[in-house]
Amino acid sequence: EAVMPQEYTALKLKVLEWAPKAAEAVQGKTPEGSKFFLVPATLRPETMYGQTCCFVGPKITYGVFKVNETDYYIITDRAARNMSYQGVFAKEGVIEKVAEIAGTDIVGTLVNAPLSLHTEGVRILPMETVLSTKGTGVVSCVPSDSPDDYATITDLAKKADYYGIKKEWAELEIFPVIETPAYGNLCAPFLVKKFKIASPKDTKQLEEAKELAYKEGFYQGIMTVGEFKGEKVEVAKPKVREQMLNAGDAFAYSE
Ligand code: A2H
Repeated sequence: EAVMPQEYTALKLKVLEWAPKAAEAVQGKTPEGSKFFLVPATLRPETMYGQTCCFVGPKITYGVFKVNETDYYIITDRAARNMSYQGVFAKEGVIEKVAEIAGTDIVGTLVNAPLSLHTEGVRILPMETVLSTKGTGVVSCVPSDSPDDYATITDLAKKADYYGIKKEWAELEIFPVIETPAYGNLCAPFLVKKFKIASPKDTKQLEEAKELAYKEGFYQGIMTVGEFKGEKVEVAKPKVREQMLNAGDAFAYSE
């Protein structure tokens, strides 16, 4: 566990269409017309234009937590407890869990991902390496800039039947978000190929790729999309975050 608090951006991905078993799990547990959100925690808010899916841990159990009269968040119990002390819910320290859903049952759910260039929505997909002890247990997938995410969707597309998903859910177009001098405008695919990373299990090379992608993207990167197109990533990052917070599409979460 890190000593310094980590300041995440928690993004609200609205459920457009539940996977069948998830629909069953929430059926009758909330008032008619309730809105549900998967809530990934990210350290790279400026990359959210590039979301092509969102990951849950297939073996993790998630709670459905009441936020207010209409809204519910799908996150881990641990994250809900932390959020209850950060002004996210109605009463300080009070958590209202209305249902539980197995991660594997959420897979296939269609959500709207704020800022994503895929405005038709993206799917919830499984990622074995999601930790239940970090963030919200939900991870947004940005394969253009995250080597972990790129390695995972490549693997999912290759073994779609094994994972019980539709191949096309893992094959949404990867749009460039950040231009870098060293690795071009799709730095994660570039580094995954350069280091010959064959699967999400190549953790050592992925660690190195992640480090390089982060440094190059953050310190040398220029935004190629969105309202801050042409600006340095360092400058655009807090602006994109602020924009999502102000729009009500995200909130601050720290741990
Ligand atoms: B990042 P740190 Cl484009 N389990 O968001 C595993 N990974 C998790 C997680 C969990 N429970 N919760 C969050 N994360 C991921 C974007 C991104 C991220 C990009 C590039 C790098 C990157 C899109 N995925 O992270 O250990 C989330 O992925 C590189 C570390 O708290 C989150 O930011 O430092 C990051 O890890 C938080 O990791």
